[in-house]
Amino acid sequence: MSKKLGLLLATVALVISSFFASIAPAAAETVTVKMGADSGQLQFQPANVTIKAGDTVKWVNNKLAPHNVVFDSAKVPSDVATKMSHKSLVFAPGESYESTFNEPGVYSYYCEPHRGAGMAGTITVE
Ligand SMILES: [Cu+2]
Repeated sequence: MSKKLGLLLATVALVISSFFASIAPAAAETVTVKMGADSGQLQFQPANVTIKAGDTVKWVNNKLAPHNVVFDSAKVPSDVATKMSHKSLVFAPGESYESTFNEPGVYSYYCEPHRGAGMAGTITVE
């Protein structure tokens, strides 16, 4: 009888722990970065963002299009740069890209058309 009870308790504990494990990813957040500052400057806003592993960054076209998001292959591994970059340009306000960051690190990126104007940013993943 007590063996059965022990098994039951173990099962309940497993069910509860798997429940918490399964809801953990739902706690991941999405951070929005505007492409083109509200003030009309060629900037990502905010330019520097700190997130946690598993979080997603959503870049939304705001002003002064076209923009894109290209990870700097000189600063992040080239396969990461290729995989995470969004090279197609956005033109219409509200167009967006999303990337989920699972590996901690500092990810530097820039906007190709406006790189010379200093339109660049970093995503720090903790
Ligand atoms: Cu741009």
